[in-house]
Amino acid sequence: NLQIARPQGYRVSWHANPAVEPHHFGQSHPMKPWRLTLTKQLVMAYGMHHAMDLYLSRAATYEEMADFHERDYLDFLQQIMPGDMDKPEQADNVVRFNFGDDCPIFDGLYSYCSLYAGGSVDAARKLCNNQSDIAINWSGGLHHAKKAEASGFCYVNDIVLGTLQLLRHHPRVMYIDIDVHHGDGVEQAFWSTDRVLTVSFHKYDKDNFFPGTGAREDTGPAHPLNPGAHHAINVPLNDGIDDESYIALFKEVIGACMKTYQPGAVVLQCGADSLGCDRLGCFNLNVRAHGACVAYTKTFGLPMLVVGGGGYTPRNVSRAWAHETSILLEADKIIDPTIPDSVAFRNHFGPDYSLFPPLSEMRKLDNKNTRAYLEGLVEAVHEQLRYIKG
Ligand code: ZL4
Ligand code: CA
Ligand code: ZN
Repeated sequence: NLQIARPQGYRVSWHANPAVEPHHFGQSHPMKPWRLTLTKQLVMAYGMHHAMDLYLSRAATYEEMADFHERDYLDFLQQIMPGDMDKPEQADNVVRFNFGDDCPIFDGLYSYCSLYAGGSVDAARKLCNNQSDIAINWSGGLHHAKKAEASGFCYVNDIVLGTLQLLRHHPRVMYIDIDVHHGDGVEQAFWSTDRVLTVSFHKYDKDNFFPGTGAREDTGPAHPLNPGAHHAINVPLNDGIDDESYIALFKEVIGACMKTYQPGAVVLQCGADSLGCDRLGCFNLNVRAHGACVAYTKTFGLPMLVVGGGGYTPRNVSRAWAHETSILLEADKIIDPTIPDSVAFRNHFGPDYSLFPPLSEMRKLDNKNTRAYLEGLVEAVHEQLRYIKG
């Protein structure tokens, strides 16, 4: 019985709406909402659904999304139809709101956005009401969306909406982002407050890797009147970082941030494109290392909103998020690393049928992060945290 694995009796809640899953970004677009179906299949095959409170999330209302987004942007999102992209009368707004190849207009776009956003808002409210200690929305984590702009496969910023809910109850919230891309939309949303500390680990190459922001020295506008100055922590990395160095770096950076900032709640974005073999990513992490970051974050015992994000090799995304669900349930030691026979789509997981295939060995990228470089990053984070102390 998986319940026995949580003697402390803290509660984990799962927030999802299966209506998100059938949406389609278009042929050969890397973002595939059916990876959520695969994740759910794995989680259920392991029986983890018996150990959580399951909630069918609502669609976020227009007003809830307007907590962050501009109304003319939401109006456009609500009204636009596939095919409108090429209509001259829509051309200005398509450009203004950044729709195109990365952020296409597909069938049911507004439903898709309001459903994944509703999951994060519901999850955050359960945490605030003390009805959950760890609330999971794998359909969320869409960290690039701006208040009036779509960006990088993201339209509505569910992370910002969920964090705004948490800020109603907690004076300080820490945001942690292990997606391979920079969490620019969340950083920017909380640019001018000291009530959110954002920390993103990402591949950084200004001109050649999306979105091109998140340099080490970008720490928030340094104006003396801006309380948010120094409250953005960026950990820019190069190709091929391996398990050992990533885990060590994550623990040092997050450990130091926790000690200094002492947040009341944590939002963890678990983008799975930082795994090895990802279609868009360039790191060398295995499922266990990605999960180790989730496990370490959990050790602080704070209310946690856990969201998904990127992840473009669906079989590995579902492995990582199923494993991370088991970590949050403290059931990771008791589930079988061989994927159960009962999983529909078990064909996705062959030939090994392992939850932990050797991702770092399959497409070996040299680790371009030297020990000296990583030590320099840690040192710089410690220096930055000195501004936050007090
Ligand atoms: C695609 O094959 O780097 C979109 C996007 C669509 C299908 C057919 C269109 C072909 C790769 C990506 C042309 C596509 C050209 N289709 C896309 C600067 C770019 C301009 C757009 O994980 N082209 C932009 C966004 C990144 C750019 C990454 C990560 C999200 C997250 C959180 C977002 N954009 C160059 C690319 C394809 C496509 C193939 C693609 N887009 C890869 N990287 C990007 O952080 C969820
Ligand atoms: Ca990141
Ligand atoms: Zn990403």
